[in-house]
Amino acid sequence: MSTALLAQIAASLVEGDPDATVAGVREAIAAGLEPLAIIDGALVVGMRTVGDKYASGEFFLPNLIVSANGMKQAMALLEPELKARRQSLKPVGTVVIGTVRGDIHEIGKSLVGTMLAANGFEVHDLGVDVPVDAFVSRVREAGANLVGLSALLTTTMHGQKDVIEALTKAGLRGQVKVMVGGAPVSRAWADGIGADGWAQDAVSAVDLATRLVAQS
Ligand code: B12
Repeated sequence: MSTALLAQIAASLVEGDPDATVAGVREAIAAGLEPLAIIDGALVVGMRTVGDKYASGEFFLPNLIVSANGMKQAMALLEPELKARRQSLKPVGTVVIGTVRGDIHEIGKSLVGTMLAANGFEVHDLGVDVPVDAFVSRVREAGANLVGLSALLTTTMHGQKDVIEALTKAGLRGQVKVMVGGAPVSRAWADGIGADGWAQDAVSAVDLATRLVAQS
């Protein structure tokens, strides 16, 4: 039954029916499914299909916007559930996260931020289209030991490098580890721009963040 429900939620996301997505997620929570199982088994699956359909020309921008809206509403329901499962008082680490300048893709970045918060990190989410200086000043103000930079466009990836350079210039690079992610971002790219780590999804981002903070 849970597999069918997850498939139904994924399908509602693809079909662009946010009300059905929200209803499905509510039902899954009530049935006792773990929030992570709902995210990984339904929402991420659905968004991946939407991306494939867009890439193949079957879907257009309005489809993406409606599906992204469904994903956002579903995450708003799941965030408190994720947080409720974590009762740590002292933060594991302090992370400043955002999508780089020129890029408005929000979903993956927010998912990573939510998962980090659910795993005990203090998360400062700067949102999307974040100027380089905003990352630098928030790292300084929050005394962060980790920065997460998201980029979904090949044309905005270099913004990750710009932030790393600005942190170095500001004398903060020794204090923070930098992790990067987003669909076009690879380990090779991360190494090339001098990031400390790369993760391809939100679950591995938590593992990575935990390892990086332990090193700092
Ligand atoms: C939804 C979507 C949109 C929505 C975004 C809505 C929102 N509120 O976020 C809208 C419609 C606004 C949009 C706009 C555009 N988009 Co768009 N979009 C997508 C789509 C379909 C899904 C992205 C998504 O949310 N995925 C689901 C999440 C869960 O996955 P994710 O983002 O990859 O994140 C995971 C990992 O990457 C990783 N991760 C992400 N960030 C971070 C950060 C850190 C620190 C770490 C460790 C890990 C990590 O963990 C996440 C969770 O598992 C992708 C297709 C794709 N295959 O990615 C195209 C895609 C990214 N978009 C694309 C394009 C071209 C655009 C537009 C330029 C279209 C246009 N002509 O206007 C604009 C750009 C506007 C701008 N300036 O940013 C292209 C990019 C091509 C390229 N290589 O550059 C893609 C790949 C589609 C395609 N195949 O052509 N888009």
